[in-house]
Amino acid sequence: SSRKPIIAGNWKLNKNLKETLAFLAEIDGKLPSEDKVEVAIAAPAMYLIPLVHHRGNNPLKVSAENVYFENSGAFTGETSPKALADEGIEYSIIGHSERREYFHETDEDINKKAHALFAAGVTPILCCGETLETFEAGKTAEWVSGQIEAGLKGLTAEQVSSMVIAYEPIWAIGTGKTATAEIADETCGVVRSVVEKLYGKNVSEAVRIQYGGSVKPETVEELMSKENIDGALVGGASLQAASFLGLLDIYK
Ligand code: G2H
Repeated sequence: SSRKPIIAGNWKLNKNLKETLAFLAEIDGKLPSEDKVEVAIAAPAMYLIPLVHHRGNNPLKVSAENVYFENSGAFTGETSPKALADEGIEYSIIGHSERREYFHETDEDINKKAHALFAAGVTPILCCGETLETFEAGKTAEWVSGQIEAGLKGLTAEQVSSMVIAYEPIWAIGTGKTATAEIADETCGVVRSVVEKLYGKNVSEAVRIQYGGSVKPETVEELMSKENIDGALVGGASLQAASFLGLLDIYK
């Protein structure tokens, strides 16, 4: 496809400042050309500004792992879309399954976050994905379609064309159980067909859809060879610089 792949690390609640800077030093000068792949790191809010300030000339985008949907006010503990934009942070993950599960985020909250990010000029990486129970009941397509329809509600065609959607089956997250490339491709295809139904072919051909869930340097090539998979959202295998660079070897 003509879509540029996007490989994004998701550090979750890991690393301190020293480790963040050491990671940047290790990847310095080693990222593939921006023409071939977009590379991003999603980090805890505290380390976003250091990542922006110390990424140097490396073609590395920086992403928040979460954001609030208001830009200011009495919302103790939150990070605003405007703050991300003001500090040069390009992306924010929204609706990661860990946010939905442990922090009770709803599709409605996530949709508000998508709108607020676009208003501020930050690109959302919208996550979706089903539990093992839903997968085994054969209800993946129905579940994921519902999450996508609700997450995209009210967004424009132009916005959706420019954003990233990540399909992460919950049963494959941090479990070492990668979905087979066929299953991953099939569900990313479902996501693309929902976008086509809502916005038409031009938008569904433009939106980038990542797969996430125990992606490793050894599994990334087959996943990325699939028609509907345009990148990866990678937790565990993004924490060490050597492994992160290993995910990018296929773009060298
Ligand atoms: C899924 C993924 C990154 P991991 O959450 O978002 O994590 O690669 O560790 O399964």
